[in-house]
Amino acid sequence: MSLTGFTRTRVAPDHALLTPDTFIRAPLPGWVNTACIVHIAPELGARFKMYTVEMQPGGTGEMSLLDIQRFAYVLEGEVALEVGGARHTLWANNYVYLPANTPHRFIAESNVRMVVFDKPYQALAGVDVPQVVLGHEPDIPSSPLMGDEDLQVRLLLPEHFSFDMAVNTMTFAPGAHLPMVETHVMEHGLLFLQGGGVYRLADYWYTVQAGDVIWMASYCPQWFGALGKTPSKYLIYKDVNRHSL
Ligand code: UGY
Ligand code: MN
Repeated sequence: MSLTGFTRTRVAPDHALLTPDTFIRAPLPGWVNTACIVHIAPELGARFKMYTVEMQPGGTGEMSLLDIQRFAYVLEGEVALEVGGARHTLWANNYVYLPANTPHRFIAESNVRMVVFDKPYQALAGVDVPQVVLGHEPDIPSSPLMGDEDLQVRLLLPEHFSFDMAVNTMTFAPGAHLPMVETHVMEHGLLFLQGGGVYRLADYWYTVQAGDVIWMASYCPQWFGALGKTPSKYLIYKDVNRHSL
């Protein structure tokens, strides 16, 4: 409870820092016995929706919209996923990509927290639509960003033109930082998984930590430097592989 009226949350036209003390829970169609915290949505100016679902045991989740693809990453708990006639069990750091118009159902086997990215799928002429992808983040090989061994990136989805979104994790050794102030056409939705540091967004520098969410609009200048004595890590979404014309 805040008796000061202070928060690190800040919303600007081209970026937002959203901290857990300001999260509001509400129901969303398709999710039963589940509280949803919408972090990033078209209302903010984004072209995708990023939200956390907090499922009670027995809670369920389905897709209630047409032509929307989904990426879900388990943060906590055990959740069954029924898709394509198969049943999978997902635990923390398991993730799934579900192509648009793929009927599926999540069923919580315990209290579950997942972060979900929903986005309209933009088909590409002559390119097959993607298949379901299931993965476990720690098992994905990592590679250094621009030769910096202290900054390791894992690509959770295949690098293929059939995908119009990418989701990666980035792990920074203490003191590591992005090599440049990136300014690019892709927009981002980011969840801090561990550690923290300083995030530059446009002309502002923010202290950030695990649990924080960041939206970066297209062309928002961005830079991060990790602080603390343990690695810092975030999950980051971006739109890729399409002309916006
Ligand atoms: O993939 C990216 O654009 C990533 N390096 N951006 C970021 O970490 N803010
Ligand atoms: Mn970037």
